[in-house]
Amino acid sequence: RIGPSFKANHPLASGPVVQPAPTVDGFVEAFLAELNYGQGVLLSQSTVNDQYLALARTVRRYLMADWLETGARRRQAQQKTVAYLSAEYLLGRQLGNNLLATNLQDVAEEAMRRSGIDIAALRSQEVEPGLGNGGLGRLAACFVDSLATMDVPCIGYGIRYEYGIFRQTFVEDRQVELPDSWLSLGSPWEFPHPERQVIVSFGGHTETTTDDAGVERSRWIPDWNVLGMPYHYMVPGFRNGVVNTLRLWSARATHAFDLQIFNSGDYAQAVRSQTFAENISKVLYPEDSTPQGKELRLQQQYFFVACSLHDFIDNTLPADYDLRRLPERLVVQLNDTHPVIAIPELMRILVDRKGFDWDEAWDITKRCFAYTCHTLLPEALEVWSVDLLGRLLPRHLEIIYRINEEFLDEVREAFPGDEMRVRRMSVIAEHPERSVRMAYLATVAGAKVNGVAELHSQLLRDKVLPDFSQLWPEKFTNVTNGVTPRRFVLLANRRLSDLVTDTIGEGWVTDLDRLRELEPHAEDPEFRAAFRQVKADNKERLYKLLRVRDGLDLPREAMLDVMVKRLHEYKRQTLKLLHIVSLYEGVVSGRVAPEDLTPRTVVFGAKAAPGYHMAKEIIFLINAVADTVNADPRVAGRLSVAFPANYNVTLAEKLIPAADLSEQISLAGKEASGTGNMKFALNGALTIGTDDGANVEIRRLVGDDNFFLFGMTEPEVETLRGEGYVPADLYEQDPVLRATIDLLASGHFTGGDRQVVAPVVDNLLHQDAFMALADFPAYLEAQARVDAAYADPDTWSRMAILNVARSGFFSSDRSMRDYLERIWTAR
Ligand code: HBZ
Repeated sequence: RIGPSFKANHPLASGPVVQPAPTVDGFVEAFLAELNYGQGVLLSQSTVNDQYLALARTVRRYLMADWLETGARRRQAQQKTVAYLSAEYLLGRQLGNNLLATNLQDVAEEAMRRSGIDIAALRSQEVEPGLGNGGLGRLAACFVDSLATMDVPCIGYGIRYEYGIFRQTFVEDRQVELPDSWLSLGSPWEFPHPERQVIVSFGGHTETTTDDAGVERSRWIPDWNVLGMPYHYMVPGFRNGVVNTLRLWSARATHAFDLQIFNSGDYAQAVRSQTFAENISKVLYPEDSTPQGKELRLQQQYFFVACSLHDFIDNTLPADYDLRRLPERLVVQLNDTHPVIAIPELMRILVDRKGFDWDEAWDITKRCFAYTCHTLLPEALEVWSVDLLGRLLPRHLEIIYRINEEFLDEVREAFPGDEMRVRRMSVIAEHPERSVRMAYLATVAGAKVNGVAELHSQLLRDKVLPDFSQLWPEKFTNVTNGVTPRRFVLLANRRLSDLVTDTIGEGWVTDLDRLRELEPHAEDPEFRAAFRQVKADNKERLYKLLRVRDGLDLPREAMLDVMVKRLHEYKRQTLKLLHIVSLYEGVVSGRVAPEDLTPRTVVFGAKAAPGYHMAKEIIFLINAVADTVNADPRVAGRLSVAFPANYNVTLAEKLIPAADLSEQISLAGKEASGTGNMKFALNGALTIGTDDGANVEIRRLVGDDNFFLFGMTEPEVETLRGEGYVPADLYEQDPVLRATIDLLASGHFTGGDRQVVAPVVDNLLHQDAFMALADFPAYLEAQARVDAAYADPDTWSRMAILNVARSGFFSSDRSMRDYLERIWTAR
């Protein structure tokens, strides 16, 4: 049913695919055809949504020939393919990106104008696919973009969540989550392929049988199934004729569920079963870096992994492919531990389904996988209870046990008599409950293990997986993250892009190191003025948007100070808040004259995991402080705070190009890399940051003079913790800190209510696990340096230009080259 039903030698069988002419006339014609024949409406009757869908499908037409051609070419060439396995893809809007990739922005704009349509209204109609939480999901989206641009064969595999990351709203300053029904108005970018559905099994038990050769084999007898239906999405390279594929899986009930309707006569129950199956891809878990160990989450993980491996091995490879050579054709990159169940799944396919003996299967498997770790937080390292795993995937648990047994023998051989080490390294943890450590499994099976920034990779080796790096030092490597310059410079910052192109010519978008050629222009007053004008225009665009989107009225002249990222204590949004309160306290207490404040507008954007109480309290407090500060005439025009709800990729594209100052203030040793930090630097914001994650590399590249460093280093954090950290002592000793916290605690920002601020204030005074108070004085001092630099526009723009010129390293194209060199071809 899957193979072609058409004679391959028929004259029409292989195209060419007819594509509309890339002219305004051609575009209008194709657009009207989509509107009339696709949407079934006349232009005169059409809604904005009709027009958006027709426009999207028109753009799609210009990509189709390249997509089909790329697919055919990949099938022919039989090259090694990267299967990027990720539970999240935070794609952002597609229309703008795809217009950019096809170089049709101007044609489309003119074609819409000629049809009486403002293309901007259609752009805003698109709901971004928010199929990710934050950094990890956005990184996956940047990586597939770069691989297409570099013409590397890659299939991105993931889950087509019916509901992506929740829509954040504020009700009385508190976060309220609404479902993200991104599919409800139609989804023109996806192609469902019901004929490529895959069956995925769960539950049941295993039995031991003896095969013809007298070898004992285990057999899995599952007790329920679901279907995985793939949806394909185009991943266009940048104007290079390449379109790769993102294949996301949606769960469906199998026919077994339909049969139950007849068998049981209980229609309602049968429909409930259907719902049960479809729940698997219903919703993205909104936890960023704190896995909850929920059964449905494990079902999601196995579901998409099983679909993806089956798809590649049985439907993508030629039918007669010799699987002993699988590592020549496939490299599976595991985006954190979420897809690690792919390891026992491949073993099961090879041993149980394809009849390989264990050792040969293990040798193949080990050469196919590589694992990327994205965290250092101990609570973020996924473990699955043996009980749950055994119930859901009994055969996989057996396989994991055997992998572990053989691995521990290897450890005993390398370190005779060291049973403590054996216990430490076991893939199976015994306490607090018997469970599988997914990061260990990935490290045992993966040919390579990488962290996402230099510091992170080093801490991964030394702190998280020290025993493993001692046993297999050659396995460990680093690939520093990157971001796509297509979306985050060219698309998000057209003004800057035009200035850059006018100055150094074209080509930098796919060769970002060329930004270096801007360096001499940092000394040119005219260029600096043009650069400042770009910032001013981007600010104007942002403030117009925030007025319409959030009803915010922000002063035009102030420094724009931005902290956007998930809300997490380790990222220290509270430290930023303490800074704001201290500036405000200075004025209201009379210590500082308002005219001595450098005018600043601070913008926050952050979602909290719905079950993360402290994070939600912090959101409330930021909103409360914002309300009070913005309403106080004593700081009017000098200090404003904005917290637009629902920070997402779409808002990031407007915020980042407008920012002057980028806040990257996590406690050293906690932020694996950060990628927002890179986007800001590339868009000419200066960073105030700790020595953490990729900040270290940003500072090294842009130069100490062009970066506002503050705070403890990771070893200093360790030392302080070892000595016993008492935040209350710092409060007692530092009068500025005391006045700041006292004002917060007094209820000044909460209508006199001291109770509601207590959770955050008490936590800071008595726990402060992420040492915000310890870094507070250094942070204020660094902010004073920021103010001083900002006071001289020429100094500031010179520094900002050098940030742009020296940040080309942070293109995800470079990350992909590093993966190719260090991981995907080195084995
Ligand atoms: O991955 C982030 C890191 O915090 C950030 O420093 C890094 O730049 C980025 C890309 O490498 N990690 C995450 O975003 N982690 C998750 O999103 C996550 C989501 C669900 C989980 C665990 C982690 O269960």
